Amino acid sequence: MASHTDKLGFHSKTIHSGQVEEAAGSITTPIFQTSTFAFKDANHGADLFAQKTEGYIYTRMGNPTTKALEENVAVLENGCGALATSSGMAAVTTVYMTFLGQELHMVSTDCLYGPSRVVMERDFSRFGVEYSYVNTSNIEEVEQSFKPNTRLLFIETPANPTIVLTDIEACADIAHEHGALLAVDNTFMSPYLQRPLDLGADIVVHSMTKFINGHSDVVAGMIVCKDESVFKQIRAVLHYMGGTIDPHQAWLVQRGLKTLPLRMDRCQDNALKLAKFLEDHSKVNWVKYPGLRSHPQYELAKRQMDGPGALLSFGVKGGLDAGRTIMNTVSLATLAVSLGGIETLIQHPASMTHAAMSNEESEKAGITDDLVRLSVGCEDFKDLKEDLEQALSTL
Ligand code: LCS
Repeated sequence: MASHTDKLGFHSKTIHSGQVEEAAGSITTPIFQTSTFAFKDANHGADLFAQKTEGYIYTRMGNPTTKALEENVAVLENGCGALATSSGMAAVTTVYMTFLGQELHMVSTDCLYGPSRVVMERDFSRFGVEYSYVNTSNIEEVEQSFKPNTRLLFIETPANPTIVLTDIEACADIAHEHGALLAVDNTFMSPYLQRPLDLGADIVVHSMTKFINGHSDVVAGMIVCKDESVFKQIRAVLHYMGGTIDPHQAWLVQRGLKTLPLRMDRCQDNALKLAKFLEDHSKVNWVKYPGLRSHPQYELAKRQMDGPGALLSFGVKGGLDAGRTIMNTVSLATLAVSLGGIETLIQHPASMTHAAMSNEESEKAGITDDLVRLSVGCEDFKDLKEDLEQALSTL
């Protein structure tokens, strides 16, 4: 997508791309809080519906505030266009809905965000969609799981909550050799730290509820596409399925997005220090964080990511009971699901975000009972460390 910010650096692009043309000089994007748009005359209305002219018809099908946010994210992901959705799950299910159907098959990461997996197993399966959940960090397993009817490879990297990575370039090659599309859930990284379209992916999805908005006050999602034909197919489905974003929600997300690189730098710095602190602690069994040399895919992280991010998982000695004690005794870190906000959140995936998965599936996907997930925020490292230190000392 050609943009006036093409030659700028990431911070400048974040701040200056995605603007409304007729904004009366307003520095910020105006909120077009309207459900519908007046046509100049009958011919104009007909031309808009026939897509002979550009413009707005009805907010479910497009709105200037929404468009500004879509352009902003499309520029940052190096996509041809983007579609904002009412939630991250609306983004995920719209992609499923566009490319899958009766007797069509999807290959996906086994330790995917719980609902992205369960909606396929429980709901899409009712319409005859087939699926295989595999360990996508093992490229041979990905290759072997393809079938003649596979249309979509849907990966999450790093995956929620195991922090297992998948090689995006290798997956793009496999998908394209088999005539399928590669979609990447880039929620954990944001475009600041990973740009899957540059590595060969066709589609990126985001839960913008997380780092892109960054303030834990909005639920929203985004789909970004590399080429126009994929974009148009998804847009057609989204506009009729109706999972589009509201203009006020879009405005809030764009306001949050403007500080994405600043927030990411800060929380990532805290996360790296906390990961090292936890790894050295006598009460901690294991830590999974792509910024640690102990991460089995440390080299892949350096190759495909611009930083290790702000999510880490760890297991304390004493398993689930000890993990529960930690969650109940931290005071600065908040016990809550979600992630990617300026405040540090702690949660237990096996009983919370991934509880709908069977025990067998969770275990196979590496979501062990002792796994505690930390989304590290922008507080002072000293305070976060002291908080975890006092919680660990109670074990
Ligand atoms: N993709 C990933 C990787 C996610 O982590 C989430 C939400 C979604 C998609 C869905 O986005 P939403 O509809 O909630 O905007 N992850 C959550 C989590 O880990 N805890 O609570 C929500």
